[in-house]
Amino acid sequence: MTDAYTNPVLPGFHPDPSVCRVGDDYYLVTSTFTYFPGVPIFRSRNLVDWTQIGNVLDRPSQLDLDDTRGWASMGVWAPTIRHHDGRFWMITTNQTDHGSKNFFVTADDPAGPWTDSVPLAVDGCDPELAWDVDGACWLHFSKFGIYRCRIDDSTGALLDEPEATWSGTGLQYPESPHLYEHDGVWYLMIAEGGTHSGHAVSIARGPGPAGPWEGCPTNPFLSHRSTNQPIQNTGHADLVEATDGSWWMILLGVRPRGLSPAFHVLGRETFLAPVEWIDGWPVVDEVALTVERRPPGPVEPVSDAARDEFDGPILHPRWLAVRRFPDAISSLEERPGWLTLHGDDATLDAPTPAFVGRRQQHHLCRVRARLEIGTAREAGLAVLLDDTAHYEIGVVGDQVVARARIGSLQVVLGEVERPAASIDLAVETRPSLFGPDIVVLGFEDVRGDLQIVAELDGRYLSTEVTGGFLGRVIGMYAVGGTAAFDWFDYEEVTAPITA
Ligand code: 6LW
Repeated sequence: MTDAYTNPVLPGFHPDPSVCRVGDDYYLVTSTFTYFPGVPIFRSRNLVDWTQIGNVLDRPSQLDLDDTRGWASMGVWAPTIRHHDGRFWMITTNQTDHGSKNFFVTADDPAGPWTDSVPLAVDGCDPELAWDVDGACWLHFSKFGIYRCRIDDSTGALLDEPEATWSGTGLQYPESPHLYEHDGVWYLMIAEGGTHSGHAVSIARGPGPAGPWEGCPTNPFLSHRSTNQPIQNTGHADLVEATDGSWWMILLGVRPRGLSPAFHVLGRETFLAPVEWIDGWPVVDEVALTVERRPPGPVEPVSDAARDEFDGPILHPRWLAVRRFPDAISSLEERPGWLTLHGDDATLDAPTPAFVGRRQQHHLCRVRARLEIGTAREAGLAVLLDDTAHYEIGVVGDQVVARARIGSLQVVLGEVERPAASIDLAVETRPSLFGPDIVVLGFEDVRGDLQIVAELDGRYLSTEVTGGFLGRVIGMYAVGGTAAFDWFDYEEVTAPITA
């Protein structure tokens, strides 16, 4: 066994990671914005191999995304996970059209069920909870600066007025506060510099959870801004002590591709970096694609089958739908062995499309899905960055149609006759010299050969083009009726196809 591991440890759209350890197990959560179910939860025994064990917000009574129609990047921002008093705590924000709603949920078993949400009367985002030795519960959050107050952790009631606390070195958007005690010293770690190319991590220390704070002389002590590092935008970090006493940082970063400027298309991903304590400060050498030192713990192969046959009674927890639960628009029972999608008039440009997808987790990937169009006016496969940026290959009547939406531009790129009633649709991402990738849209003919209907520069489905916080999700959609999918196949391509 090698001592090295590769980053990202959670590839694809897995931003704002937060981690905690309980015994030999680590648990990690990430943001989901306007996707349901909310906040995937992963378990690992070595901080490197993560298995999704569920979703924290898995029912409508915990989260209402109806009030987030203003922007696809609203909804669930930046969860924190902690273990205290024998229970797991997940605290987060729902950014709505009418302000930010902070809340927490708790669970005995991290795989669920989690409680209904307990609201907190603060606005702002990136909330986190920490408990001091007397059991007092400290809430920190960000609102163009870091604020703190104590709360009653059984009711969520605020016990003090929130007051401003240490907020970094003066860079843009101090956010993502996390409080730790290490060797009797308290640390307040935050992100600053904005979540894009200036993103950075800073830290202060003090005698107690309320400070007074002394900033680290090398702040921001981690940033990849203006460097040649392949991982950029590093920040929004959380620290965890491993079973052998070593310390590790879990953080977000992106992998931009292309020449000047570069584009990142997979969203913000989750990375792992070793931490050393030097003179009472955490030091991270670099956040690298290959790290020569592994955390302790057994290697556990992640069983994440590439193919979904839709044979079981429930969908794998990785499947996402926009502002509604996947089971509100799809069924595995209606036609056993198939995923039946119920499309209404909403297209992929609408706030609630009939779309069920999974994260694109590799720069080069190959996707196939078998479709029977049924009564739908249109159905197919789509690569979605958000409602303003998507490419799709769909069946419309007896035609196979490739289409793109980029901002206010909507174009049909190609139309060919549909070969049979049941069709295997295809999406591939291939290498590009000057951009992040080429997105290929097509279908397989009766001989199983790929027929390409359109090839598109992938940069238009990037965060640099759309703004916001999302990454690509690839999935099945239907409009104006019912369509059925027999299976969905997603795989990483390691030897690029260049045909
Ligand atoms: C989140 C903030 C951030 O609240 O992005 O990278 C925001 N950091 O902390 C949305 O994910």
